[in-house]
Amino acid sequence: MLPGRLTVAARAARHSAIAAQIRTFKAPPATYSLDRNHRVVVVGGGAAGLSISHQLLRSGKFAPNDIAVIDPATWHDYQPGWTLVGAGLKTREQLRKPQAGLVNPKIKFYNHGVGSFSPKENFIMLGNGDKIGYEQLVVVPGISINYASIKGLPEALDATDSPVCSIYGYDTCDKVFGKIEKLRKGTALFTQPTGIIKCAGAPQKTMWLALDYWKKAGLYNPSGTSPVNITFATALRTMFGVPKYSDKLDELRKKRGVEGLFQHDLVAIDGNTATFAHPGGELKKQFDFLHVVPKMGPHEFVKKCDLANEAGFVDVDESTTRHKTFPNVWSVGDASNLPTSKTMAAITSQAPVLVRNLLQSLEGKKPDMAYDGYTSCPLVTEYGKVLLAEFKYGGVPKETFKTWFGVDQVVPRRIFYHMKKDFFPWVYEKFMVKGIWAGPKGLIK
Ligand code: UQ1
Repeated sequence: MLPGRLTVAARAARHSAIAAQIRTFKAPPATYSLDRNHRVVVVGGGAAGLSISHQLLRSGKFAPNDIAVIDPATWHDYQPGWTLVGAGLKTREQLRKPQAGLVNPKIKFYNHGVGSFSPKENFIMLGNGDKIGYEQLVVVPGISINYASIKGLPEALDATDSPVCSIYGYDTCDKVFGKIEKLRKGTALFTQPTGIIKCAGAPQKTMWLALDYWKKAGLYNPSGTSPVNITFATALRTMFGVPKYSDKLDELRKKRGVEGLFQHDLVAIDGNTATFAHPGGELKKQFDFLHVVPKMGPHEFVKKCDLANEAGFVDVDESTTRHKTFPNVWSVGDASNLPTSKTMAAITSQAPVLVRNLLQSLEGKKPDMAYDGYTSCPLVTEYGKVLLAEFKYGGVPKETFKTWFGVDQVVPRRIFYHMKKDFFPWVYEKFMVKGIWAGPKGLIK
């Protein structure tokens, strides 16, 4: 542990303390003075916040400092790459950049957290008490990982000698590959929790890559008698949310000899014992390796604000991305209630819709572009192969390469692997964060 870096356990505790502090904030007085005013304020400098703020800037309709981005982060991580870190294919350092350096100097960057929203009065209060006014507000801060939601998890992740690891955080993804390499025999457990998580395919991507690693090392085969045996324990009923891809993945699971525990939700870790809740009661399972996906949920400052629905997600129209009650508020991405799978690929389609509709709105016109729920999951099924799931609302496949070349994307392919490993990180850095990438629709002119 580097000096000054908080442990996962300490961070979980600090998170609750900050949340408690924020809850005690008083509503601002009726008369207030703003410290700064912008035409558009974007809360969040992640994939969505950077795409949207730069697409807005490139519209040519804004002067310097008309647009502001608010984010407390020091670093910006290419999170889709963390599965590759878990497989020893990339380093986490390769995937991060200083956050401030990614924001165009013509955009005002507030390197602060948000304390509270006042959507009726069109301002935001920063964590430092400053009030920032806006004409249009974009709320895209992502979701948070709740490590403490599984008993014993923060401590197990922090303990370097424990075989418990997770690709879901910068601090934890580094431990995964070392633990995969270290396992020579025994039970390897991979989990997926209940509730909404980002990139619902990632829990099994890590499993497929580890399986392939152990297979190549001669430690795993589907016979059930090899030194390593593998279990995928998921709180869901199926391998994946879309039947077309789920059937294929379940076929792979059976063919590869992986035990499937469905509707099993990891609730506690104690030494080498994992406890699962399932409809029939409780199951305790011993493990020699455990890859955990913690539960996730909206940030406290979003959950408790007037913009959130009951579940704590920003309550926007699923087609226009405009807030259902406050017409000058918009949201997409992980923090929104858009009923689709939360991925970076989804942002490529959501951002142009939000931007177009927000610009229309600034001109007093009606939103006229619709989001169809497009999202994608480049599902790594082994080293060198990816099944490129692409679908829209209702779990209906919408495959880019099927449309163009008649290629069925349910078949894991090498070309998709290179897109996942090399092309998407490149296009993200060179184009997407700069506001010129619309995913399957290509470059934005
Ligand atoms: C994409 O554009 C993108 O972002 C840069 C991803 O990154 C994680 C993706 O996974 C996908 C699927 C896209 C969509 C682009 C094409 C060309 C299918």
